[in-house]
Amino acid sequence: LVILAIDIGGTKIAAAHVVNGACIDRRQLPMPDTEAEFLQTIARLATGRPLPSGIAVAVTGYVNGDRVQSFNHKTISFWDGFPLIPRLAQLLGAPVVAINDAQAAAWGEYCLRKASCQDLLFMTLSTGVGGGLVLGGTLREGSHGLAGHIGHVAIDVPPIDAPSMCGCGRLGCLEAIASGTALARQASHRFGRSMTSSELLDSARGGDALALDIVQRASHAVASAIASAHAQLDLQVLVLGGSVGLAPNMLNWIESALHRYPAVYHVRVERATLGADAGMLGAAAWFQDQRG
Ligand code: BMX
Ligand code: ZN
Repeated sequence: LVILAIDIGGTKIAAAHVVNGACIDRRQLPMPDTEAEFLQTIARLATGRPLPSGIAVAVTGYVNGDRVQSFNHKTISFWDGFPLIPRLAQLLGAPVVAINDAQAAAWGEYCLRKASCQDLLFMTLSTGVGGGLVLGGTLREGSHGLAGHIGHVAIDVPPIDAPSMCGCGRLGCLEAIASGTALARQASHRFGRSMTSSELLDSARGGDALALDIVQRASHAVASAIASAHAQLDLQVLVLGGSVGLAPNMLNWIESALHRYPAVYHVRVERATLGADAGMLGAAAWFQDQRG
């Protein structure tokens, strides 16, 4: 079975063939801001490849039936009921299965751990904060595709700038303090110049007290969300991924924050094993489980 896996994120689209659980001929392009350019980008990523028997898509936003919708409207403005599945099936001429990017990664990470774990929450700290939930060995998509969206739970830790309205329309979301976008926003506010989240993380690791304060507040916010999820779901493992989540020291900062809570809230936190390809590999595994 030749599967073309596509990971559509807030800032980039990646595509690869997945053969025996490995990505082959991986290509990546920036995520455009219009529907027409989006379809052209997909076509460019798919040309010159062997004809796939199926397309497995991991996508930022939630997949409700055949359509994709932004949760955070600032991330992708044209994801407002966009008929992603029929459009891609028509463009690429093969059956399409699509799920949320963090749900896909959750499934991929679960498949590697299923001998020892049935209840897992995957959390990605990237452009946004995403989540995917496997309970009792089943990926929970929910009836509208929303299940696992931990980036949009309200947190009792304010960001260092004024309380920020999340792009979903709610005040106090985790995503508005701990996503790469939110870290960059707070760093730029505090240092008075434009700064990326990776510059901020470098400064924090270098011992800059102001940078460390932003990163530690974000880590407390993440720990608070993990504690709440654990109280509701009784998790066996929390898998941390995304470019911010996998940045050096991030897991330690989050674990130290979590250990300030009473022991009942402690849950094992592990780094994502599939790294940057988690979405594509998870979506391909999901395609195979659905279509066999
Ligand atoms: C947002 C939301 C989630 C997504 C998460 C991480 C949109 C478009 N996306 O919370 O569906 O899983 O970001 O996504 O509303 P990424 O873009 O950071 O990979
Ligand atoms: Zn939100």
